[in-house]
Amino acid sequence: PITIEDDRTGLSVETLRRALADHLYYIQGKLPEHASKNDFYLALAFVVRDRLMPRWLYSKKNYLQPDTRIVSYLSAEFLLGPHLENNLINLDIQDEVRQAVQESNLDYQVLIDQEEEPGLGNGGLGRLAACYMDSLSSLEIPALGYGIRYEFGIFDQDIRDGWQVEMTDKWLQFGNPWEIARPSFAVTVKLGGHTEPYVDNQGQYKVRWVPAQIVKGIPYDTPITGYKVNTVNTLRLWKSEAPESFDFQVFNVGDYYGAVDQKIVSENISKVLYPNDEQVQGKELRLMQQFFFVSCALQDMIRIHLTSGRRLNTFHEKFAVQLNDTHPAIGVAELMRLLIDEHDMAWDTAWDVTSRSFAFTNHTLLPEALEKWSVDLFGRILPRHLEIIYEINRRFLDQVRVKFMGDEGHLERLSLIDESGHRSVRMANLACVGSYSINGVAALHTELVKSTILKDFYELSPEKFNNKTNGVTPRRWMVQANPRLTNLISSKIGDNWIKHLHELKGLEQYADDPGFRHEWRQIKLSIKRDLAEHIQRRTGITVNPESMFDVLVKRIHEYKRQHLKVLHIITLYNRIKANPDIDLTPRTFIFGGKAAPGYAMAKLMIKFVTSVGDVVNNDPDVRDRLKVVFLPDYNVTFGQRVYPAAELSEQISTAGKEASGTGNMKFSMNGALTIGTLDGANIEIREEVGAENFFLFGLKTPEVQELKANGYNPWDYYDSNETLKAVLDLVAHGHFSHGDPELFRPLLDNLLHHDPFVVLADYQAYIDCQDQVDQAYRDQDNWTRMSILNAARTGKFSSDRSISEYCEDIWKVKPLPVTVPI
Ligand code: 26R
Repeated sequence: PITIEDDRTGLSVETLRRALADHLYYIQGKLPEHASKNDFYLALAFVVRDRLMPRWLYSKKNYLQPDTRIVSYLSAEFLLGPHLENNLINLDIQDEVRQAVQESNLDYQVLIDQEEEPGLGNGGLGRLAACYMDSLSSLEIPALGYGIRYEFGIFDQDIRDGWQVEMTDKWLQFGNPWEIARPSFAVTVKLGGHTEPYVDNQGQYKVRWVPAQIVKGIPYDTPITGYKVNTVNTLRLWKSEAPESFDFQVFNVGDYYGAVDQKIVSENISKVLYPNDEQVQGKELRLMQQFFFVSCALQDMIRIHLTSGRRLNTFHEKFAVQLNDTHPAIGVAELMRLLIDEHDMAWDTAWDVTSRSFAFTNHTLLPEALEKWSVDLFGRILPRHLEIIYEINRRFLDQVRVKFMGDEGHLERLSLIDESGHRSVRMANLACVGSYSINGVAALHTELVKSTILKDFYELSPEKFNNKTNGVTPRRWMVQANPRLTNLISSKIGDNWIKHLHELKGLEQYADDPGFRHEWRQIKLSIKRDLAEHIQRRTGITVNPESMFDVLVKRIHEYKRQHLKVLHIITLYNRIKANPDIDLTPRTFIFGGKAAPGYAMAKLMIKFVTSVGDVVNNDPDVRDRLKVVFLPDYNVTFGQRVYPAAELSEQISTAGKEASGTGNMKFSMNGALTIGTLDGANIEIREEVGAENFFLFGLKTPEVQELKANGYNPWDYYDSNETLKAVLDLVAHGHFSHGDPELFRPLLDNLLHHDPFVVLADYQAYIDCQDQVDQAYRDQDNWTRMSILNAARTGKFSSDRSISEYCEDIWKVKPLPVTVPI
């Protein structure tokens, strides 16, 4: 029979080509001869969006079925990365689209590269949320992601004179084809003002919140496709706006300029992502952001629940609400308020519903990342929530008193209010009390959560605690980022591994196959060549693709110890200067990562990398055997380039400080070997790939604790280690700062006199381990063997595995395949 394809959904090359031309003409409003690259990109994106639309609409329809249980992932950050190619892969239309693009005389890669990535996150936590959304869809779990549609995401990083310079991320300026505004689902959010008691028309005593200000939240929906399934979940991000018109009567009698100020505040709420990682600032606008998106999300969920024909006392049956760290923890108080004040529920019922709805994930042990809001500030913005939190706390502490009779210490530490010094609201405590599940993100991390920061909560409710080791999506981090390796793997073991990553095990049998090893090595080399070219273009630095690519990419932080890596580089440099003919393994050191704009030490660490690079790269004695590259603006797009090219993955945080890490998993999957400490998920990676295929060094967590408890003195390490002394002295004398001894003094002083992350204590172990790496790299056959075994044994680190565990243990939610009528 003759079938005619629909221009919106047809998948033949001919139909795709026509659809592209059609969108260019009628949506972009451009003739091909006048169209820019971006016009073509947008037209192509709309072609792809059309093709996912039926699945999206029928996935949405499922949400409204009365007994569909939905995962609601609340996160202040979603670090998505570009959509276009990811969607082509998930819809399985890459080949057809590529051909249609070629037949339209366009360059596929150029169009893919046009997309501005949505950088709506800082680092690990935001990227994890994106991987989890991918897995939820791929596993056909009904899910909604809720967050903020920041107008400006994580800043763009420029490097000028070796220093980080921040620039605004104007990701929306050329249009975003992946979002659809849904103004009909807008909600209002109150802020400020005061509360007052009143008696309602049933004679009930109630509390009314009289806000000083109202803002409007407008949802923007982005489709999240799953891999080769019909499920397309929704990421719903909220934009803040001022209400249509100022009502001078109600809000601000006759005060025109005051009203204009409020409009500005309203629109500022979703303006910009806070670029801090692991360092709280306590800014009013940040609290408003958190409350804004959480209130929008909960109101939206209540609407969905009621629309699906159910009563609010079963809200917890409809939704499993995950709190991605404490940033959305205000949700506990907000759900209570919505149920009690706005839906007339009694306190006990409301608390029952609330505390069966939320589950909480902790992502860091660093004390400086624990969110606390001063009671003054909190009460000014959220007066009603402060009352509700006091009441939750009163009832909670009554229970605590029964359990730990007469123990004031427990009461003080468990209280939702920190009474020491300036009183503040502890968001982690609120999250713990309001949640039925509390999890860490790697085995060690969960143990440390239980024994340190949340120890008292663990003693109180051990049954709430569980571990969910992080994972990453193999669709983006292998199939999309590394098509050459993907094809080689699939040619040997088929392509089931993309959905069932444990099947990579099938590669083990090829680890000793010389032909396979050769192909594996050739692919790595060809990717390294591409990266070398990219480095040349972006930085002007020439690197040798045959050298070992040694990579350290992540946010810049003292606990992640980028400076330890630099000390290694200087050590090698000193060896060359002492003996220019020394036989050492040529290496290219590749760094990438952003520093929080207010974190002076992290910014100085970037300058340290670039300054050492300037000297090492240009010293004739080095003879190009060492090259140091700092690639500006590390982001998801660049991650997709660098993980496949890496041979050595640097995971060198102080033991006990990195909650999990997820970059470590991306490297291993792509066949890099890891040099790392026993920290976060490194421990589990080593367990999986085998100790003999992992370069382990450094103090273990209890050893770090012991060292510090016994009065750690970094100076002793300097004093007693000649190579370390030579390295630090060279820096101190200004060798890397044009003779200026002042430039790196803060960094050196900190290392020599405080060294909170025991860099000097781990220095020698790190150098010794790197020497083993050098030796191992000389045996390319064996290195390749280890590389293959690493990739083959990373099945555990698929985010599909993590999400399956969340579904079974925490959310109690099952797959719901979506049917799309044809
Ligand atoms: C400013 C403050 C509120 C803040 C604290 C912490 C803002 C942002 C963060 C980010 C933290 C929570 C984060 O990204 N943690 C990382 O989470 C990853 C995913 O679980 C882990 O892999 C990684 O080890 C951890 O550092």
